[in-house]
Amino acid sequence: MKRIQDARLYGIVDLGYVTAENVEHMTDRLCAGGVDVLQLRAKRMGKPEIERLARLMLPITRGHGVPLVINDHLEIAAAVGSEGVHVGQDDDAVAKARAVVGPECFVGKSTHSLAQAVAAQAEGADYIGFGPLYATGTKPDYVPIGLEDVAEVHRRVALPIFCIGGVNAERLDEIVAAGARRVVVVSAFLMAGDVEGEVRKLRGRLMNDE
Ligand code: 3NM
Repeated sequence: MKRIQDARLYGIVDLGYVTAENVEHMTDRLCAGGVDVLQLRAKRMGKPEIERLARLMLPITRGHGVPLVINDHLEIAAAVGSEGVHVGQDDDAVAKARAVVGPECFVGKSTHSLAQAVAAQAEGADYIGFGPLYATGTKPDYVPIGLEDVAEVHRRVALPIFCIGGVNAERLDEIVAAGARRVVVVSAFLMAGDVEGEVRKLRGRLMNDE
């Protein structure tokens, strides 16, 4: 199983883009292309359906050695035994999450400013998301924070930092030049004609700096 500490490319199966019927196929394509970690995100779906989808995804992600992260729902993460769980700024605190999911499950947190990133580290998160870098239809109500704090957040926060929001292959060079090392990509993968190929292409560019 890949470790979150080593992960560079983070994909999300977002039910805003993927139908429930297509979840298994999309999970397989994203993993085959080379994501290091995969999240299930379903903002407008009931818990039983999310749990059902998580259980469909797990054998696929595990077959690829990719950790599965459940967004928002601690009880679902605990019930299905996912490798990770992710909470937002308005969700449960990291300590609460850890109490529910147990010591084996890593806990990530969304942050939208330097101050929130530093606070998430102090709170004990295992990784953070940092963004949205650009305006994005996946989270349309969020104001983009741009690239200006990307270098500084890497100086101030020792956790794995996944830059998120509007990340795609065209923007990757400027994002990496700004100091990013790890990224989350949602719509640019899920909307691609060739999902596996798009993941592989972006991954190749991301790993170029090694
Ligand atoms: N969280 P796309 S931005 C789910 O800033 C999410 O915390 C964000 O999707 C944050 O790659 C975002 O399609 C959407 O822009 C990312």
